[in-house]
Amino acid sequence: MADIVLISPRFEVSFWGLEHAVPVLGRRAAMPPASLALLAALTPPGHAVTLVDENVEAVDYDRCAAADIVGLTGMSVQRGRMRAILGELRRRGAFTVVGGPWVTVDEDAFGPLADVVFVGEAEATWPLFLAEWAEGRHQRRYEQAERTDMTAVPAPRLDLLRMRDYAFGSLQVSRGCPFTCEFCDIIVTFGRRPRLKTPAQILAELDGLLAAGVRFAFVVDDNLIGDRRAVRPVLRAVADWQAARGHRLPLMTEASLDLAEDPDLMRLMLEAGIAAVFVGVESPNEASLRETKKLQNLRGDLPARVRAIQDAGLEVFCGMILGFDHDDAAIFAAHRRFLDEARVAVAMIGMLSAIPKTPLHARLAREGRLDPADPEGHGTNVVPLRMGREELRDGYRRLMAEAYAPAAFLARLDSLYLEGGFATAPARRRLPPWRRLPADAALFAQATLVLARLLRRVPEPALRREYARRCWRVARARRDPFLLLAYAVRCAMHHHFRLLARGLASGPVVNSI
Ligand code: B12
Ligand code: SF4
Repeated sequence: MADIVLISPRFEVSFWGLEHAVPVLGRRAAMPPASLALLAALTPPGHAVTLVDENVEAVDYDRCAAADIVGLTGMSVQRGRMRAILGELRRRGAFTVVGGPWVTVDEDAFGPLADVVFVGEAEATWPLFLAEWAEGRHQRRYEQAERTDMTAVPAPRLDLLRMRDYAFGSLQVSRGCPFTCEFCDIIVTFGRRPRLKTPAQILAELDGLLAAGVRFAFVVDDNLIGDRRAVRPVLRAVADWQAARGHRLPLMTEASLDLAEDPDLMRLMLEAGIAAVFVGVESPNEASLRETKKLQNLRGDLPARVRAIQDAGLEVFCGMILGFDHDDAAIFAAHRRFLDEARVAVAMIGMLSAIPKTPLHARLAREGRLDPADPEGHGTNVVPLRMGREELRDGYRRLMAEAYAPAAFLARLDSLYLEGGFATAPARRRLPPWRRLPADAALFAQATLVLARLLRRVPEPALRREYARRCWRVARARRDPFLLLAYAVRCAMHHHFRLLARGLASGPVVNSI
């Protein structure tokens, strides 16, 4: 049968790539490419599958040329590298297939460089293609007629990845989100009806992550609470699983801001081991939220709603967007104020970009406000309405520099961790001392190691002293090794964000969609 090689191409430095932080955590990349491990699990027996993540190992083109099928995945920021790899494979006569988030929204991105293109989910089309390929009658393009039945999705083949190279593991509970944000490609690709795996599937995947040595996992759903009723039994099962294992696998996820109004759900998430949530706040400007149809963010005071989630025990990371049609030059200061008031240390700030196939892309195309080539390096394909393009780009650069200046970042972090008395992982704290003690010792050792590695990498003596002093203060004031480790990891993340902001200030701004 077929000899298959599946590749995830190298990334450029990006906010969530955490490229400057992962060495501090003793790893080589942030997260494994989940799609490849899942495609391997979906491959019928008889075929041989090799997975290559170029972020942790080089592509061996001779090996690829000898394979029957070479598959590539990739998101927007990998598209340049995907093209380069496909070009090299084409020169060597390899048979190539591509899928994943970028080609799903830009099907013709690679033209004749790819023999076969997969659009969207591939649980049904990947095995179908393999069967048709074996009979010598495969198609040029595959797209599922029905969305994937998540209750039938197999556990990913983590055994085919070098899991020890990654800082975090990943796990997907659901796909789809009920909301209608104009810029969002998730609802285009996965639909607005959330589809969930069963508790049994999730527990089997959690067992697999622990067995693979994973000590922190990201639940990669775009909105874990898209169907609140359906997610509760999953969270209850995960809570029992965590309790039986001494809460050894902390989790983080993504959720919409309406979480703030559901204390019961937040309590359940905490019991399930979730310690942090990424929330798409997008803008402190109400008119912009209305414009982009982010209506769930318009139900009250934004900083107060974020604080409600933090006060329940979940740290909040935010997604923020600049350059909506209702944003003018005042927007940059408004973002700064919001981050301070909401005590959000980690915020992914970006310029509005229009992903193909989204309603935003269609509207801006109609209005003649798209510039896909962006030859002058404005960092987005959107032509803003109430600002010049340079004004937006330079304001973005300035905001990144200000938000990630050490004093500003550490002040936001301390207002949550120290003054705010932030307390997470309540179920862990309830464990009897004899069960907690070994885990606490390990967490303390990890925190010390992260800090030691960080101090070795930071060239500025003043900043080194500042990180050390703040960690020491948290250790003394909070006396919780879990919080201390979280704080040390935030410092490592800050090291990454600061270098990223510095690169932006002095170099080109590339489109981050
Ligand atoms: C987890 C995640 C990450 C992780 C891990 C990424 C990684 N190394 O794999 C982290 C946090 C590191 C990350 C970072 C970023 N991410 Co990200 N991420 C996601 C997220 C939430 C889930 C991806 C996932 O694991 N899905 C589970 C797998 C099983 O599903 P899948 O990848 O879609 O694969 C299925 C199909 O697509 C298909 N398929 C996929 N590949 C292939 C290949 C072949 C050959 C075939 C046949 C089929 C196929 O089969 C699979 C089964 O159906 C998605 C949103 C989403 N829901 O997809 C965003 C998403 C992919 N990220 C996105 C972006 C923009 C980024 C960042 C650039 C953000 C930033 N500015 O920092 C960074 C940069 C990347 C980096 N350096 O790692 C965008 C990409 C937009 C696009 N359309 O291309 C998405 C779609 C979110 C969004 N809408 O904004 N990300
Ligand atoms: S809440 Fe998030 S996933 Fe849902 S539509 Fe809006 S941007 Fe997309």
